[in-house]
Amino acid sequence: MIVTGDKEFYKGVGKVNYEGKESDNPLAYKYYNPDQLVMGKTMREHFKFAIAYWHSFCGQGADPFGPGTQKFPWDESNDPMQRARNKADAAFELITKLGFDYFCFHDVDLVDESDNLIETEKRLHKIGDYISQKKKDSDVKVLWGTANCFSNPIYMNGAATNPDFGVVARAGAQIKMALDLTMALGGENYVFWGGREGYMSLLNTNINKELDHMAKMLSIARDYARGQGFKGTFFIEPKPMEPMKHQYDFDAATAIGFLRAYGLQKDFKLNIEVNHATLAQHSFEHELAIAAHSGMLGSIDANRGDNQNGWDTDQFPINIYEVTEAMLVFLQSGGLQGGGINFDAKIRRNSTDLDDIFHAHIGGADTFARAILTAEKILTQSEFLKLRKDRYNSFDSGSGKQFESGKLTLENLYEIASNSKSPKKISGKQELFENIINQFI
Ligand code: XUL
Ligand code: CO
Repeated sequence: MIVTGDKEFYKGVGKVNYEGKESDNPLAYKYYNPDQLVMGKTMREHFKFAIAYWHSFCGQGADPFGPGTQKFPWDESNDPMQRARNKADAAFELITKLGFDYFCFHDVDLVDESDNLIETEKRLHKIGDYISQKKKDSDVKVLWGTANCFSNPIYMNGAATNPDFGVVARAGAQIKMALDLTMALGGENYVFWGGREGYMSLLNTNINKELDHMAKMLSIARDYARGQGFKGTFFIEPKPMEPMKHQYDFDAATAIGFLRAYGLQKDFKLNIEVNHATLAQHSFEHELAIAAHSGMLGSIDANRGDNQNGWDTDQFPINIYEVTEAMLVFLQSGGLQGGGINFDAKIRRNSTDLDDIFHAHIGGADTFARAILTAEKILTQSEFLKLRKDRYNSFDSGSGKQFESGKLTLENLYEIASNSKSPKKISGKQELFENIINQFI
């Protein structure tokens, strides 16, 4: 069911339906068929697609060289509450026309921040009530909420890791308000992206204190939300740099180590973002695999970077090969724990038509759908799993098996190796593996 406000913003675009790959309709899904089963679950259940409130309704295309190029019709009113309600109307219209189920938000995406914290809280309550009503009129849900503790200039030296306790307390207040709002909207999860938690220069930075403070903030935020009955998962979203030169949640492995060191591993999992993975010089599937290895693959922020530069360009995903490799990891690890696929992506600065946001999300959803269908075939119809399993068959019996079960000492390995011929070369067959992916795309 399409939900609009008093005014329809995306005139000329109706409900986007699955029409199959032969369709010429640019406003139809070619591969994303929400009800189609893939390895026992529908695509809708696998993906839980979400739109990102900030990119779709707040970011107007400003870059360091010039102001925004979009003029959103929901921003026309001079009254911040009216603007916020119009924005919510536009959001629900986009989500329901796309046939998605979820959105993700930062506190100040929903309504403009005021100079005064308590006035901001009042505004958040008001827009929370308005959105709750819209949720009742539709099936739209909140995948996760978060606090924007990085845009306001008071956070220039960080939020939880700020050297000034006054700013740390302010961040805590904002996180409490964002948690309250997320819970009031029935949010299924809550995200902590590092924002400005990191450093510009080590010379003026006490890493030990800052990491302890960050862990303390996460612990008390967890305790508060649990105390209020929040059952969802908290996600850390790793990113290696930008805005800071070095971000503390550098990549999945770093974040997992941090969570374990501070005893937070039970309540927290990871939200893996494609362009953050590539900024960390990893691939998307590497980050998924590392998170899954620790049982912490919680959610995905879907987008893509640009191979020719080193920024967080947050483009919509279109790379079938990259996403197929990711979907192989996704399916083998049993999907996401609590989260979904949030399009943390923005249309380009010169995409200025109101329907461009539809083309962007259709392309993203179709990329994930085509990739999961390809991954399913690779896992069920090709030699892929067998080829990989066979690479390790020396551990299936004999000394290899004893080694795996912890029965061999280093001296035993010495005995075995000194009494054996030198091991023969066994090919890794990388090109064959790569061709299997191409064959099934
Ligand atoms: C920034 C980023 C954020 C988080 C939420 O790179 O990805 O939008 O997803 O704060
Ligand atoms: Co993100």
